[in-house]
Amino acid sequence: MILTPSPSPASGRGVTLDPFYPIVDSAAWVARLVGVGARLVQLRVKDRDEAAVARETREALALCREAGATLVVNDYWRIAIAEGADWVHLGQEDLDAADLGAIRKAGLKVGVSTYSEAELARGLAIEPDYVALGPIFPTISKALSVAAQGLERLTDWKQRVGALPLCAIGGIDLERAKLCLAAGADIVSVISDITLNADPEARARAWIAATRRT
Ligand code: TZP
Ligand code: MG
Repeated sequence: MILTPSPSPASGRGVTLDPFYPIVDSAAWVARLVGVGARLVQLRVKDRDEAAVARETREALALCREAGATLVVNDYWRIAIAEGADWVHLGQEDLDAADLGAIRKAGLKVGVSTYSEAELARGLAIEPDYVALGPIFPTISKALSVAAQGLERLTDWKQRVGALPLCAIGGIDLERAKLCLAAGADIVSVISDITLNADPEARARAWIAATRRT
């Protein structure tokens, strides 16, 4: 079954999220994307020391505040709290170690990744502010043991999460983004279709033009 895109911006638990949700690994990338109008960006830094992650996070937060954009900090929830971020994104393995009480006490909102029914149940149990389902299509950006979920699963997940924003991720280009939104996703996350594009700024503008609802 294909659902028509919801007419209003994604909102659950009082949050509104732009459908275009690029993931990047540096504050320099955040600057480029908020510079062309991105309103929701995830900073996902891997293989750097904690001091470098803290610096990137601080700079990215300043850029997003200035631009009126929302920054989601992947993995590094302690740094996110210390630097005054509003959002963290946690994978299932991060949920094992994260102090959700401390994260909530600091007022941060939380997005969680889910790759299976069991992970969806576990993710929903922490009362997240969005749920991500992936990979919708095969991806070159992350080594995963789970097979591509496909668009139908997105429709199924949307029926289960109700008003909670649902994020599609994995192997999504601009054309596929439209299919994900039509299938029930509220927001669409993307790495390579932006960062490996010959003209990332132009590509980001095209995503915004094709997906923004307000
Ligand atoms: N989690 C699930 S798939 C993925 C992550 C971080 C990578 C998405 O990158 P791309 O290049 O948009 O497939
Ligand atoms: Mg993680």
